[in-house]
Amino acid sequence: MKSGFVTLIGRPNVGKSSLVNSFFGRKVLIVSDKPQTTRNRIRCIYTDQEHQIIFIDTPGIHKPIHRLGEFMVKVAIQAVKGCDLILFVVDASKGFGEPEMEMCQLVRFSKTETFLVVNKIDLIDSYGEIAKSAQKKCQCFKKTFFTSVARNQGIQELFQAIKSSIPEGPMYFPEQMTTDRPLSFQVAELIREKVLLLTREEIPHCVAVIVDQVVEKENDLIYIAATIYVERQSQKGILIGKDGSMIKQIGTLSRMEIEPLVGRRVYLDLHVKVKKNWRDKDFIILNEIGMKDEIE
Ligand SMILES: Nc1nc2c(ncn2[C@@H]2O[C@H](COP(=O)(O)OP(=O)(O)OP(=O)(O)O)[C@@H](O)[C@H]2O)c(=O)[nH]1
Ligand SMILES: [Mg+2]
Repeated sequence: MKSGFVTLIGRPNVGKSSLVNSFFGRKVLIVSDKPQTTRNRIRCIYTDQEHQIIFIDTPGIHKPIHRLGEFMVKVAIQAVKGCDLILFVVDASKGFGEPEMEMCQLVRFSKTETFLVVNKIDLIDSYGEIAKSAQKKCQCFKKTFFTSVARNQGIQELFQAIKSSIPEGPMYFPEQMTTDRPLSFQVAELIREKVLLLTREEIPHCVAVIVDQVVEKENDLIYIAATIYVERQSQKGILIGKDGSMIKQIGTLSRMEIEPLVGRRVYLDLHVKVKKNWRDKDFIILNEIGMKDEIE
């Protein structure tokens, strides 16, 4: 059997989580058009008869302005250590800039085999340019792949190359396990994804979701209580919406994805609370959303 750890790095919004989902052929990670969607290192475990590949999705590397952002960048840097292969993901329409140069240092330092993945090639015709520029500026890529998750182009070729490049190794995780995160985390992420989908401007970045309770009820029903934290009273108003319309929509869309995940009917009880500046100060929330333990 071949097995190995494959870390995806890249600036926010380049499509790292989307690529992992496309390898699995279904959604295992949340995705959104807002940068900084992924906040933690998340392991997704792919197993077939001959391979076990542990994809490590990371938060996009950026210049942090909050303590939460600092955690996110540290998490991404740590995830590069000790993996077997790095997928260095760039957005074909964005170019190879300063964030990429910083990631180059990281890759060079790790001495790990690295593939350059130029994603979103559907957005631009001259996507070869970015690969040339990347190779010139950072000579650490073993191979280059051109992908479009949106059009399902280049995905299988990349996936095959990943399978070929990982070493002989043991089965690290049980066959049926697809993520190292508990169910409560996955549920909280799905709710946060719906908030990202339905809100804009500063709200997506100010939101934390914590699942407070999961209780098995009669008749195949599961009761799930979750709290959505925001930083200001005005944001709470937006999340609740006129006559509760927004929170209702968040609840309905979340439930549609949580039910197949848990395999039961779900009663989702959502609350919104204000916690001023939690991204800078509130260690309870940071801990609950799985940030603190990552860097200790
Ligand atoms: N047009 C186009 N859009 C894509 C492609 N791949 C991903 N996207 C979109 O790009 C946005 C960002 O995708 P994500 O997978 O969340 O990006 P990420 O790199 O994980 O972002 P962070 O978690 O914020 O670091 C989403 O709206 C995706 O639907 C692609 O190949 N083409
Ligand atoms: Mg992501």
